[in-house]
Amino acid sequence: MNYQRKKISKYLSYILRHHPQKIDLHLNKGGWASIDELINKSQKQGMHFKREMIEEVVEKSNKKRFEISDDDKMIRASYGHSIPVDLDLNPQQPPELLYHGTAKRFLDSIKDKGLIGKGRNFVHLSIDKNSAFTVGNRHGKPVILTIYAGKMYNDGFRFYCTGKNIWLVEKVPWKYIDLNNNLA
Ligand code: HQG
Repeated sequence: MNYQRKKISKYLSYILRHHPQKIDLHLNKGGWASIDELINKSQKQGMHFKREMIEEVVEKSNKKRFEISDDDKMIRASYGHSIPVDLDLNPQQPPELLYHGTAKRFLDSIKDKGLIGKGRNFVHLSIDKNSAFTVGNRHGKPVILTIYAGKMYNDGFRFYCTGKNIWLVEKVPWKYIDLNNNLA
């Protein structure tokens, strides 16, 4: 990915998912911020970019990390938040199986507590093993967990789809998780 774009994408994730107060940015309850305000307040902190650059970051994000409002005035992160936001997503029926990439060193705790959001509002799930591998690889020796999402859905868990095929659920108890042939 283009270096400048990546830098801005990471910065936007940091501000819009976790720390809007770092630049005194106002987010409404849906997690939306004014693009003009974001540009102005970022500039004061030494991050200089124009609206066109934000648009490019949003368009080129392979995971659709950000959304721009229909009136083109606001931006928000599509997932990944640790701050309380109401994304106003409708619950949807997930595929029968979803995947979660994690690190081997977390497995004992996951067996004990199930998957939890940790710092984030939701557990994030992938639709394929390759994406899950990439996510897990960020944390250490990767392990891909298979999630019996269809069964969870039938048991009353609510799933939300956002970004590009990113599924969110509040938690995943261990009984819905399959270690496959991961050695652990
Ligand atoms: C683990 C990225 C111990 C969990 C990704 C994960 C994703 C537990 C880590 C999105 C646990 C949290 C989110 C338990 C869960 N005990 N560890 N009970 N339950 N964990 O970064 O899912 O590229 O907050 O397995 O692609 O890795 O930034 O979550 O390893 O879609 O757009 O705790 O962020 O997207 O790590 O990543 P994270 P994640 P972007």
